[in-house]
Amino acid sequence: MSQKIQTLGEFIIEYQSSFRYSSGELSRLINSIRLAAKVVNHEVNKAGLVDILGKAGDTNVQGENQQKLDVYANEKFIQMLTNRNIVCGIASEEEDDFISINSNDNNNQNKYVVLIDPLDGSSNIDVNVSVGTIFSIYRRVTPIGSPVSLDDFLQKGDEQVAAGYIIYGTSTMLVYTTGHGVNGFTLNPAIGTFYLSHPDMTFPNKGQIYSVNEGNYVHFPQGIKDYIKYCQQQKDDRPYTSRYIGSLVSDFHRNMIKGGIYLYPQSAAYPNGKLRLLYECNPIAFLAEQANGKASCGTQRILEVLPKTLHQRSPFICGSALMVEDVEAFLHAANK
Ligand code: P6P
Repeated sequence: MSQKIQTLGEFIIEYQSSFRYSSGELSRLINSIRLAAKVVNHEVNKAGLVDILGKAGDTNVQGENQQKLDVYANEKFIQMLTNRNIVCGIASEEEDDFISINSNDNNNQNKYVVLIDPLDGSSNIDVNVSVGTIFSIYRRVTPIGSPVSLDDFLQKGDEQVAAGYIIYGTSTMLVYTTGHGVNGFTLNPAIGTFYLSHPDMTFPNKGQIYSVNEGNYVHFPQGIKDYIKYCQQQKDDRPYTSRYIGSLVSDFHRNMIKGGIYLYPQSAAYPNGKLRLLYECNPIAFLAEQANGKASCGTQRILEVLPKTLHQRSPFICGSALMVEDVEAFLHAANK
């Protein structure tokens, strides 16, 4: 008998009661992300057709050239989250500081803050490679009705109430968790509806794919070098292959389906790692653990790291549980 085709809207309603704070506010928040995803998807899909490519001229707080789609995606997600009056604050890779929503309105009873990487992997836009949006949702820790503060954003990843990504690839998918497993929804662009296509996504315990930019090899910590050599010694029990798209969401998504590991260690250009802890590592790590995978900075669970600054970076190792454990073992052995 064919599986019941469920829309994202139906799924949110069906499972709303399972969410520990099921006031319906989180459901409205996920719905606003859904709408923003469709709007950004429309622009991403026609990027090659209109003069929206190329650099916007500005550079973001990371010192990276902002692609025009970066700017567009950032504006759309902020607009959708603000207009629906659902959150009290937003932090974004493209914004130097966090944005306080209606902070002077004591009636602002909104409980959630959202952190986003509006268009991760945007350097791939000009060459038509998949890119993605990553989001992370927390309950505020400061009193409801008061202006949101940095403390509301600098929370450990373990405190996330929801996280997910949109991958703008051969098809557009929204993949998210509220702490009850990971589910993937594929957009039917003809009618603008997301359908449950990948229920209960789970990492294979072990995989044969490792994703790392080997161009940085000479600058990696010794344990990482040792692990990469271990993968490359093609023996029967280790038929590894290297796949690296240069888009975290795309590499992670493939590894979650096929099994594998993604690594962005310390390198010469990024002595603390390149990926941002709050809106790249933590949401992806939440998804990974909810899908029976693991995520580490090399020495501890990423979700246990106490953030100190909004845009801080971290080394990031994430994927099939046994593969992450292998990397941690190589790092431990090299540091003895
Ligand atoms: P590199 C994109 O800029 C990103 O943040 C991730 O999506 C991606 O995995 C990584 O950086 C690519 O970085 O240095 O290998 O080009």
